[in-house]
Amino acid sequence: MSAEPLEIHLEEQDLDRALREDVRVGLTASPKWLPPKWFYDARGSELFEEITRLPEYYPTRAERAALAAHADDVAAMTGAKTLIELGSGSSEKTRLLLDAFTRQGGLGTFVPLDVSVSALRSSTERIAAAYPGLRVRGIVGDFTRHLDRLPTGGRRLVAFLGGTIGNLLPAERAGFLAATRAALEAGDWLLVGTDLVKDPGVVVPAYDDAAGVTAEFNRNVLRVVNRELGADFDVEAFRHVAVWDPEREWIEMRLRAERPTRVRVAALGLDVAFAAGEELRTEVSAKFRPAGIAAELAGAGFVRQAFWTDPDGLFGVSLARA
Ligand code: AVJ
Repeated sequence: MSAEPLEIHLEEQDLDRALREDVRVGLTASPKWLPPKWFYDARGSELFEEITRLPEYYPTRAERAALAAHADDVAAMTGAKTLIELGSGSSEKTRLLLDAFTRQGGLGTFVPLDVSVSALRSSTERIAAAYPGLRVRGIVGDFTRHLDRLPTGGRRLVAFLGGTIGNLLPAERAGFLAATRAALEAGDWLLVGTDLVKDPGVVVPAYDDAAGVTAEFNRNVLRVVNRELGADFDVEAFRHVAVWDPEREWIEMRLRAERPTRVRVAALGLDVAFAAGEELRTEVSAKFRPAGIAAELAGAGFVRQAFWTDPDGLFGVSLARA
């Protein structure tokens, strides 16, 4: 069966408007910041795929190990008819879930939701070809804005994998979980992947690899702004920095101006100066404790029914019932 036509809730102009607003707000703030969602143009998505294969970047392999060991439990416990994946990207790890649901029988529909039309086009066609009989309905949308557009009917399982929830700040996370709960009915399910708190000596290299792939990924956001908004960031003037925050238990990626530099953002008529050493925050990636995740889920009206990790205890997968 081929995938159904994509359902589009996010047009090019919505993305353009959102980028302008984020760049205007972030570059005029003190300290300066940009949201991590703008890393992922075609080049950024490629660099992220490369990151997932780096020896230092453990989250992808660890989550895959946890899912491989427990995907059958997810299928059996939820008995879901519809699997919805938020921020699905390439949907590679989702295959572990789809394989388990295929063994079990009963899953009728797969609904990946992502902001990237190109990622969805290829992932929906590949999944539809690999799972005959599965209805594949891709949705182009933003998981922080379009949760009210999820398909209804039949028991649903929403999967939010990869640790992407860690990119949200605590208040945004609470809002996201509450909105997810509001989009679901009692008896539906949420599967969420979270990177776990561990020795910073393990976390920091995962975000500052020896080959410099993460540095390129980080700087790519400047290239996106240059291209999309006619800006003139001197990309080579910025150095990649990864810092562990022990109080908030998150890692931050920043871009540090190595010398005084200015940027003009033509589309915004905006001129911004960076002092030597000034930093632009580009990502927060929170790490979690098992009890903390359960409490956040409970605060949004979910009840956690299972918590699994990989054999090394690096990454956690929580299954919660609405
Ligand atoms: C895709 C958001 C889970 O936070 O680990 C990888 C992105 N940033 N290296 C993460 C990322 C730097 C990644 N997530």
